[in-house]
Amino acid sequence: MKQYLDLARTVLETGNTKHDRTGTGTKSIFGHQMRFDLSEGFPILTTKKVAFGLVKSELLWFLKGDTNIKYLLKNNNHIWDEWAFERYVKSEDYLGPDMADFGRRVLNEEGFKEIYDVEMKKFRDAVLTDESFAAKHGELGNIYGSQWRHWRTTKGDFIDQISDVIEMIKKNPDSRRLIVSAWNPEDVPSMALPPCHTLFQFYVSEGKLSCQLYQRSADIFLGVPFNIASYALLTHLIANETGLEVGEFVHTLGDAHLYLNHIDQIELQLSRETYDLPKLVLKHPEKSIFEMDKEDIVLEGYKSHAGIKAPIAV
Ligand code: DHF
Ligand code: TMP
Repeated sequence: MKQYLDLARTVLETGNTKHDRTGTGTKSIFGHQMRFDLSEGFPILTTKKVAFGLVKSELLWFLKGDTNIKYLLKNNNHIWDEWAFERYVKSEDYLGPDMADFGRRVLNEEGFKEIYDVEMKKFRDAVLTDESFAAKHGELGNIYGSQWRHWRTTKGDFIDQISDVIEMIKKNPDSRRLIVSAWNPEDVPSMALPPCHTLFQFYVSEGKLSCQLYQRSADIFLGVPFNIASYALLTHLIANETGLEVGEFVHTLGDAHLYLNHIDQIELQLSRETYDLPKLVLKHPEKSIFEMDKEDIVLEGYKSHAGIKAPIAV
């Protein structure tokens, strides 16, 4: 994972200081590419522990076409909570204390975190226990799962891009059109967060499947380690489904940034030695990609340094 560490070092040393939507401030560069040969091991960081269980449940959630955080909460995955909560507190159904700009106030305003934690807990409990509340307020809008599995057409029907791309890989592996797009300009305004991983393309050569992702916006410390592991896993799953070996994962970034409140954390990571990469094993390769459970996906030999906490910019 030297390439990730090189990216972090480059942004630290040469990045432009840039304001951003969340008000946190970043150091950022534009345009960067990393390549991971998946046959050499599974690309997950070893210089900090990455919660692979959360990567798995998020990817399986996308593949189900689900966009409601209820599934994630049931799997003890809280990585999307803030974005559903933000929509809820902006809705007319929310009658609690003022939560405007909660992401920043949790970090800066004395006493606010306690109030926020109470409201967030009530919100999570309601999504888990109240079906109509979950249907209305657990939704993130037409984010990844929806665009991947049921992209709505102007005729009013739907396109299942994942099933279609699997068929295309099988029937016409030399195609240069093996693309899945999450960026749907019509839907962008109604999404909790416009897709960061906007488009990916597959490529088949010598019996190996490669995947390239274009990520428009990349939070190097928190998001990118998840994104690399997630697309590497997706490549393994699609390769398994189409009877191919894994090739490379090519990760192309647009605005690649380090938030200014992640600098100490990334420096700590840069001071650590790397370990050998683990191996990904699918326990039931005969299962279809849409039937895989998280227990079927196992990382063998994942040795890492301890996790590092950092605040997320909402
Ligand atoms: N917003 C921002 N500013 N950065 C992101 O990376 C991001 N990612 C989103 C949604 N919005 C975002 C979806 N993916 C975490 C990781 C990925 C992710 C969202 C959150 C995260 O907080 N990871 C922590 C803790 C994980 C845990 O709950 O244990 C980490 O240390 O990896
Ligand atoms: P933006 O919509 O203003 O670009 O903010 C999105 C932030 O979330 C940005 O810091 C990038 C980050 N992000 C990732 O890095 N990876 C992800 O998978 C997601 C969903 C977000």
